Parts: sequence; C-alpha cells; structure tokens
Amino acid sequence: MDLLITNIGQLVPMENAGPVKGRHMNNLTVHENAALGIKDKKVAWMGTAAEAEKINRKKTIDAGGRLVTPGLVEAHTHLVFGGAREKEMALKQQGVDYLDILKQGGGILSTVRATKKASFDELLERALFHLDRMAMYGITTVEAKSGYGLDRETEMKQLKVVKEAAKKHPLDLVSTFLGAHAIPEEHEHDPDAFLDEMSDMFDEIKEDNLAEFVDIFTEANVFSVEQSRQFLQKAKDKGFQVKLHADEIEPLGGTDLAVELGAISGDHLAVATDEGIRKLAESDTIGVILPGTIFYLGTGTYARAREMIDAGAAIAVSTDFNPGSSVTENLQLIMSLSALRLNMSPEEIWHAVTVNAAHAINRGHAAGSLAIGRQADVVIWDAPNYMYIPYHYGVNHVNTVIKNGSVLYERKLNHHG
Ligand code: IZC
Ligand code: ZN
Repeated sequence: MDLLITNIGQLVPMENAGPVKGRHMNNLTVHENAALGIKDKKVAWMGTAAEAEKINRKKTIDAGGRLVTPGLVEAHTHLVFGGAREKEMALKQQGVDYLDILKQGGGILSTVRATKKASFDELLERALFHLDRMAMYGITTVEAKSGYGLDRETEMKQLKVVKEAAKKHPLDLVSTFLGAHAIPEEHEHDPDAFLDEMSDMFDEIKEDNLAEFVDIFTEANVFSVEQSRQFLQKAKDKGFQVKLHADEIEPLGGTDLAVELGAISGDHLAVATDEGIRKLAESDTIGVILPGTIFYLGTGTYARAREMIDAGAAIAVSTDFNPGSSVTENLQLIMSLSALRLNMSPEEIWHAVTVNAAHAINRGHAAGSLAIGRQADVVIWDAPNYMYIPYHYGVNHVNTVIKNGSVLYERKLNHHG
C-alpha cells in the first residue's frame, strides 16, 4: 500500500453503487476498529485494524479512533462570480424579498455586472480561494455553474475559469452551463430572444468540452415551465444532460418538468407539489435539496425532503454556494440543517452528501464512495462517529483531507508558550 489509514474508530465506506433511494438511504454500513489501504491513488484494501498490522505500506496515518468517510460531494454551487452582495442583507432585513431585489436590477443582476467587470484572472483567483475553503471543509468533488454573464462573452469567461480551475486545483470540478439564470436588462422585453442567444452557445460549449450539464432557473418572473422545456430539450438534442432550478420560490411545476425531461437532477424543490413529489419518487431524477437557501433567505418553506424520501425518492443535499441566497462553503452546516430542518436521519444525510450527490453530477462511478477501486478521496474527522457531524453544528470537524491518495489538508494550530 502507498498509504494505510489505521486505528479508525468508525469507517463509513458508502459502498452502495447507488443512487440510493427512499428507505434504503437509512441503511448505513459501519466498520468499527477498521483500516483502509490506498494504492495508486485508489482505495485498494479495507479490513480491521488488527489485520492491517500485517499489511506492507509506505506510509501510515493513525486515525486515533476517529471517524473516516469518503470526501464530501458538493452537487450545486455558483462558484465563479465577481463582487459580493453584503449590502443586500440590509434590504432583506427591511423586508424586501429576493425576487423583488432581482426585479429592481439587484440580486443576480448585480453579480452579473460585477462578473462582467472582473478579469479572467480575478475570477480564477476567487474560484481557487473558494475551492480551498471547500477542501478544508471536507469536500473533494464540486459542481460549478456559470450564469453570472448572461451574454456569450461573459458566460464563456466563466466556463473557461472553471476549466482552468479544474486544471490548477486538486479538487474535481464538474461544469454546468447556467446561461439561463436570469433575464438580462438588455433583454427585459424579449426573453425568448435571450434564450435563443444562450442555446446558440451549445455547440461551442460541447466542442470545447466546457460543460457537461445545462441548467435553467425556472421561476416566477424568470423563465416559465414552457420556456424551460424548450430550452432544455434543445440542450438534450445537443447531447447534454440537464438540470433545473425547480420550484425554489413559486410552485410552477419545475419538479414535474425535471422528471418529464429525465433530468439528472431537479434542484431546490422547496415548494414542489404532492404530485411533483410522487413523480420524483417514481423517477431516476435525483432531488438536490438546498436548505441553506431557505435558512439564508429567511422566507419560504423548507423542501419536504422527509416526504420525498418516504415516497421513495433519491435525495442529495448541497450548499448552493453563491453570493446572494446561500453564502457558505460549509457543507457540514448544511448537514446540520438537513437534520434540524428537513428531519433527515444521520444515515440519510450521509447518503445525501456522498453517493447521491455524486450521482446527481454523474460521478457515481468515481466519487462519494470508498468501495475498492474508487478514487481515494477520504476525510478523517475529529469526531467519534458519523452521527456527530450533523449534531455539532456550524463548525469545521475536518481533521485530514486526502484527495486522490495524497494528504491535501491537515488541521494544525501553532500553540504558543
Ligand atoms: O445568485 O442568487 N437562486 N440563483 C437561483 C441563485 C439563487 C443564485 C443567486
Ligand atoms: Zn443555484
């Protein structure tokens, strides 16, 4: 072995091929007093700490009785953006809601102006900074959306930043084209022409391998279900898998559309109807729930994840990291919200941030699991068991992050005196 992690208190390998649906999300395999071997950047061996004593290895990490899991998978971020929207916090406190701020040219549109102004290098630096922070919180694979350009040039700039960041940063990045994120000011009166402009980019994005998924914000005062259907159908015809920002604020039926189109994921689903939930449960579409957004906006209701799982759906949870509606890279905090506000069990939550999140971004074969042969993305946690992470909220529990078999981050403090 190149690396042997031994003296593991609890090893939670998430070996299920997945996606893991409904009540199966509650079944978690836990190995106590375990050890894990890594060779050629892959998981190569699993056994007891006693068995590990006989295994040849180049390097050993003593986990000291800690919890060990796969690296977390973050399935929904708006990683690349210029500026920040801290001034909108006061507006929100005065009662102006998210969609009203957007209508007044703020919100997403203010980030669009800042992203247009920012240079490629500035955007890249910022993206790398946020990726570092995600890595420190135990995330080893990240989905990243464009959508703060809303014109060909700036959308391309964002997608190319993601591609460059993927080369420069050890975390795995998965790119999504979200050109249809808002109606830009210059197209206020002809959103269909704007959608045509964005769909005209599909060929170039495909040729240059700049995105795997196409996404759209299906929302009141943004894009209707019919506009979304046509736009995403065009994307599918060009060979993209599709995703939707569906039923986040107003219940338009985006969840139903995600299922109808065979989307790889439907995201948000905060106000999905009973019918939408039933369809989701019967489909292969993964529901990516983003409770941080509801917490952060302070309005609206949390997605009915409990009912979705009970009905048989496969659920992932993610941060929705973005400068407006969920400003955090801390997926562990989202795990706590999933317990406290979505009534998910710790077992369900671990499926939701590993295997199911990986499947929501088409990385089920590589990430989110420590089955033999998977890439060795491993987190050692300063916690005795898997239930502890959602329980002790708002802080970073990471002790060590291993990405592709190499130590990427170790918690260290210089003690004085
Ligand atoms: O920048 O506000 N919902 N898009 C749709 C977002 C939230 C991100 C933002
Ligand atoms: Zn989003």
